[in-house]
Amino acid sequence: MRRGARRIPRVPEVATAFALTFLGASSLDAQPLTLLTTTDGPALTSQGPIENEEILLLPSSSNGVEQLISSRAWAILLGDADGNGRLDDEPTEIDALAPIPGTTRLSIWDLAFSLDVDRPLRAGRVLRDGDLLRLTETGQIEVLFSEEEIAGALATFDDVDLDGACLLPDGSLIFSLGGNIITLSPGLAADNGSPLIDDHAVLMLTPGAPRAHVLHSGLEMIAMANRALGTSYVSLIDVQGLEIDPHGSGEDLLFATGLRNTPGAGTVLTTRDGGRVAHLYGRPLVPATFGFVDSEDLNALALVPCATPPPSLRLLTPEVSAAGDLDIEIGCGGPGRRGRLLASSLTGTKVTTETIPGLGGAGLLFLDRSDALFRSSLRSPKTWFRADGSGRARVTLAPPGKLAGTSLVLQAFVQETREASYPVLVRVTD
Ligand SMILES: [Ca+2]
Ligand SMILES: [Ca+2]
Ligand SMILES: [Ca+2]
Ligand SMILES: [Ca+2]
Repeated sequence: MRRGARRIPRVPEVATAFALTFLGASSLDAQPLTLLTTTDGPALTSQGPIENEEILLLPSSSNGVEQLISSRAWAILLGDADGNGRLDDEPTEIDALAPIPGTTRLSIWDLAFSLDVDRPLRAGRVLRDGDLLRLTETGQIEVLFSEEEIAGALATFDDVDLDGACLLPDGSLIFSLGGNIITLSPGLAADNGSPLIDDHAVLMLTPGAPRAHVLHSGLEMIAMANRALGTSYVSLIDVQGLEIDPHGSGEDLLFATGLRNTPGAGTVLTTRDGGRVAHLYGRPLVPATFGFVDSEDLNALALVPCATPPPSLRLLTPEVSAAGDLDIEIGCGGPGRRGRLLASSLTGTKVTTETIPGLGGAGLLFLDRSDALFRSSLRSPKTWFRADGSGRARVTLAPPGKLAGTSLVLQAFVQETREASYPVLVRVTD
């Protein structure tokens, strides 16, 4: 996208309650919200292992995080982004997440994100770790804020990596950095108390402003964390995730630190009252609430004003051979719901997508309707499922022998809600 042609919708009069909160106008206690996060490295929950590129959601009703976007979904959503002929383009890590202002759905299409390392794409294009990106439903990757633009706003020649990000309805960006930088701007240095802007500082860039300004210096953030945790840390390693605090009365921010295996790790803090442990759904945002077995560090924070995730599709069998069974768990969003699992073969690296009118949730069909496997999955009674009392269903499929060495795309459809899961990629071994 051209610089200056930013496509963040401005929605002042129907601003999400986030914006109202940020402007000090209301409290969000009644707003249905879902917290999204990512981890800095692979993690283990009571439900099983998670990878660091997965986007996790913490539902108000559950005992831990669940997948919104799995690594197997990323492979399909991004397609063959680097043009090497393989669907191997999962991001290494998502280190910033920010809902597009005005969204009311829990959807990858309405989530801005940043990568943790530079990523070369085809035709010489590179996604920078300092870019704030957005994936479109047509498979394009838009740059909402470029690394160059952020470095310019910081007046620095140092490398910039966006580590925490939060978007406001007026187009402003609140952010933190993955590493320290030196600013050449005397005004910004004075604002920060030093030309060294460290990776704990929280900054804000407003539309049209030539420079970012400091909301909280690094020392302030460390002091607020120590107050919240009763600790005396001189470093939090990093301020890794940022979001507006829905329970704050003004410009309060939720933040996640880089602390790991030490008191305060895996805990969301808030700048409210000079530093507290954050609460959501009436619970403290601590490792046990997330269901982490260890105290993982949280790499991104995002609150979406929607309490209904799309159906989920999780492979319980990491690898499947043509002779073996593929066990799949489907999150149906409610007990007793019926639906079906559909599949198509993947030939080459082309993943067809089409919009189906009336289809909610993830909202796109990624399956090839002309494929023989799709037609047989449509006919087979084995692809039907019904959710148990917890809203989950299990399906076991046995890939036919002729599929050995091929890849499949799977998607679940829930009949009652006309919702689709994100697709997952399954490689069938020989
Ligand atoms: Ca590739
Ligand atoms: Ca981060
Ligand atoms: Ca960079
Ligand atoms: Ca980044």
